[in-house]
Amino acid sequence: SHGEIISLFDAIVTGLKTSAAEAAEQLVVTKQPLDIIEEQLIPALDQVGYDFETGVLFLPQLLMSAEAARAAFEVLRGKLDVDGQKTRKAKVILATVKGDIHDIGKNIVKILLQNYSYEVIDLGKNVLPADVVKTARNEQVHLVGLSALMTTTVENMEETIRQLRKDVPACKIMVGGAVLNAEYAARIGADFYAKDAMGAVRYAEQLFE
Ligand code: B1M
Repeated sequence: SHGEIISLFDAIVTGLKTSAAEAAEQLVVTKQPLDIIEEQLIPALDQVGYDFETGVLFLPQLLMSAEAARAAFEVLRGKLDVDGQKTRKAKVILATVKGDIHDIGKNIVKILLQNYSYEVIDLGKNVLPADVVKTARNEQVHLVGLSALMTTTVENMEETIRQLRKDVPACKIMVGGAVLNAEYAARIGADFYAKDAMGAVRYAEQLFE
């Protein structure tokens, strides 16, 4: 629309919201939304996370980058048209655990599950274990997906799993987030570790086939 177009990666790293949305608009003309997310959006946020950790960037810049990523994601989400016509598959609860407000990854998982016709009950971020348990019980949900991005909040993920096991034993639990790996996920009692959003879909497909 104006000026020169910078790459989505650069727009996110430098925290330019409008440029990020414009770059995303350009990219979706020729590329799949999910490929754009994997090839540019996530690597850019990884770069930002690294720069933040090493003291190159500070919190205001981290926030601006997150806003830019969100703006791009809004554009891409619009192109991943969720098909409301298809028959509904199972219900899945998603939540970012207590103490954690990182929700970009969870939102990607949500869009993908919806795209595969699952009915997602999104409890949002910073969700108390009791709220996950209550919803799983009341809505008779058989799959709960939990996300955590920080070493300090994985404990709350573990606590959420513990309470789910006790009160809703039939419920399967998948977990994800950059701070986890398969080994750690197993140690805190999860049924499945999803490395990425597509992994979450594959697990659901296998569970509900
Ligand atoms: Co913060 N942050 N942040 N942050 N942030 C991290 C996580 C951090 C690793 C950065 C760093 O220091 N290197 C670090 C945690 C360190 C640690 O615990 N060891 C950190 C910190 C410290 C903080 C604050 C404490 C900073 C402060 O205030 N001093 C603060 C915490 C606030 C809180 O939660 N209480 C904070 C705040 C923020 C922002 C608000 C600015 C923003 C979040 C905005 C938002 O989410 N709405 C932000 C961001 C953007 C990041 C980084 C840079 C990027 C995270 C992200 O969105 N990645 C992050 C560094 C990093 O991860 N490289 C960082 C992209 C996203 C698509 O990936 O979430 O991993 P991810 O999701 C993937 C997979 O993991 C998987 O699928 C997704 C798609 O492939 N997946 C699932 C995720 N969840 C899943 C669930 C599933 C299945 C798959 O099933 C249920």
